[in-house]
Amino acid sequence: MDIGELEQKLAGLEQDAARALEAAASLEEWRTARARFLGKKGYIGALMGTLRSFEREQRAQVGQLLNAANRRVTELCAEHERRIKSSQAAADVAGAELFDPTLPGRRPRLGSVHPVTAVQWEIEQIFQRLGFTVETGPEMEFEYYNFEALNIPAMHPARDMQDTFWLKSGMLLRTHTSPVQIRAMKRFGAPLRVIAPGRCFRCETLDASHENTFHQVEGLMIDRGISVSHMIAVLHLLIREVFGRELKVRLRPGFFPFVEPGFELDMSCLLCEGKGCATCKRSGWIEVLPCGMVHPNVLRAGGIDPHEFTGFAFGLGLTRLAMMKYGIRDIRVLNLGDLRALVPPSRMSGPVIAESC
Ligand code: FA5
Repeated sequence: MDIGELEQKLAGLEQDAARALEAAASLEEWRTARARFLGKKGYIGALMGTLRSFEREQRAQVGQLLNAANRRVTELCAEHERRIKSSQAAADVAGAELFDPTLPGRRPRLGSVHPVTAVQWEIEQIFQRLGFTVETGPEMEFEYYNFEALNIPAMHPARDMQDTFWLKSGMLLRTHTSPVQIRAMKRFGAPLRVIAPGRCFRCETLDASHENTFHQVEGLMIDRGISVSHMIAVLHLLIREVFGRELKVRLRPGFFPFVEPGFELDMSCLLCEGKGCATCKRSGWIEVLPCGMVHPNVLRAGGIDPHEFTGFAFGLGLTRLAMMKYGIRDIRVLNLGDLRALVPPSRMSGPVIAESC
């Protein structure tokens, strides 16, 4: 091969290299094309091997020709590597979601809670500040805890006050949260301060203020020297905190076999400020809280000595309280699962659940 032939070969090689690199769409294809021309066993390498076959005085010129061709093909390779990498980056950007860490985070949307839950949380907070603990009891209850231990023996007419759902097993769905009184006394003894929010069940005819499934909050405070005045102070504070202002309260006698004396606590009507309206039946008072001093028989059933300890208990109608607080006129709305009945966070004074969107 003479120098002229070599020049022609190198020119052809450069053209082939340009076409092959042009055709490479991926880095993989680019690497293969590059190896064909520049690799150890590539075309240019093979021509380098022919240097010794040239006359000594021609070798410097041949070397320059080979080096120049090598440099140009190397530059071509680099140019196409940049082209392939930048088009791949563009495809990645178009296909994938960009993550920009400088963007502000998405605000979690605030969820709404059921009005009963909202008031329950508020009441729990109020009582926890007063040193009460929050207890729970089973909804499926033994007759003993729901009635007998609460001084309501079998055949007692007071059993008819609460129409009961009986289960085939002989157990029942608790008609009130008062069974938790006995469970808490047996578990913790005296002195004792507990509240027990929970669901109750009664076989009732439904109307605007009666449900067969509703919530109560039981309260129980036992210590030495507890009197009716302690009870009034605690319940007065409860009402003031829940409604956020001073409301008048009054006690009327009320009969419940598990308290003696027993009371109904009324609060002044919110709607007419105690002047008398249709809601309070022109009396100016609304009945909210049955309560009383724990009956000695109940203390005994809970394992507490009534000669040493006294206490008060109450059974707040939580569902009805929620109705009053949020202006819900029909109790049945609350068990329908209707999202419109939920309390938006802006109207709640308790903690708020954050729900991410
Ligand atoms: C009781 O259940 C007693 N265990 C309360 C108690 C506890 C008294 C401790 C003394 C000491 P009563 O049946 O009145 O009492 O129910 C209490 C409250 O539950 C009522 O004032 C009312 O607000 C609510 N309530 C009762 N029945 C229903 C019902 N069917 N639907 C909605 N709320 C009801």
